[in-house]
Amino acid sequence: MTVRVGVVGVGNIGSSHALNLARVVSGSAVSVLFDADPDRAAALAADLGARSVRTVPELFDADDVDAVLVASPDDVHAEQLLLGLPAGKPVLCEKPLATTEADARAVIDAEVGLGRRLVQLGFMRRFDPGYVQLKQELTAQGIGEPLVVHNVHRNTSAPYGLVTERTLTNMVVHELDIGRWLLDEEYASVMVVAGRPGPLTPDGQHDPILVVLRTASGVVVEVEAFANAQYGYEVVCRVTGSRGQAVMGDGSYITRSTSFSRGVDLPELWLGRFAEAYRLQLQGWVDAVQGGEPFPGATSWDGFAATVVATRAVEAYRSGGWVDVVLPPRPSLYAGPDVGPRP
Ligand code: ISE
Repeated sequence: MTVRVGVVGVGNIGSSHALNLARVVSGSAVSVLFDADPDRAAALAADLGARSVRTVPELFDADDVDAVLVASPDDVHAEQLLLGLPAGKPVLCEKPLATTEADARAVIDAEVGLGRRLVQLGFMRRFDPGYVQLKQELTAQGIGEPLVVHNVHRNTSAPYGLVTERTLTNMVVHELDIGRWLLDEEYASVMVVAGRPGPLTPDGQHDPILVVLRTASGVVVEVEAFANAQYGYEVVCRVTGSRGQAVMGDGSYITRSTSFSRGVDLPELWLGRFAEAYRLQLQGWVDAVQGGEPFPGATSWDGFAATVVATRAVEAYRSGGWVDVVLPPRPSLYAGPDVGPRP
């Protein structure tokens, strides 16, 4: 059975997902598109042999839609999920789940109310071969007990205009998730150090920033996030362990030597650096939808947890001090293996 996917939001990342689903991923087709800009949806639909609709509920309810991919702007994810979840269809939602804790909680409550895990969250780094290898190093035979995680996350230019709080909810949210995934534990506290601003930083904002977290067991996780780094897109994760270190990022590019110099090319955008992760994420999701299997990626609980920590980080940025992170109890829906949604 071909999984017919409806795509909500066909800007940068949404159109890239739609093209992948239509042309690269096996077992999927793109049937219906929605975008806040109807002309944009109609133009891509014409390219893909799909159709476009004017509202989000129309897309979720359509008979020719088996599963939905949500790739709209960050702050409407929750609203659109709440509109669509009652249709009972599997959803792959781009990160973040929401930009506020209340919105993220509303999605969790809706899923718990339906009694089914319908949402996989698009934390695609969990599918990246580099991060997967890094996680495999965190064993007694590898680098031993993880003690410190150093992350670097640089965008060529801020995709949302430079607003420091959005650096936390849009960019750093990736490291908040990857830290939980790598270490298999929750954060206990967070602080944000805002230093000397780079030349493109608007008044009253900070860029780069350093986010420092402590996990429940005391592992220190830090993230240098630089939204207007200018020189290229770069993501590095270095884990210091009790018997060694493992680094993801430094070595993931080809080093070329020409004209008496040696260097590497950097991508301009994450779509280049994480192309394989995006593809593997989509293929895993489509396979799971086809087979009625549990989703292979992050759940909406993971999205909720990351949004709670990002919200505490925003408070820490405003106050300049440490802020405790406490997650509410995890609903039983998110414990143990899922039976998997069926189209
Ligand atoms: C963007 O929204 C993404 O999700 C990219 O993966 C991330 O690296 C970038 O910083 C975000 O702005």
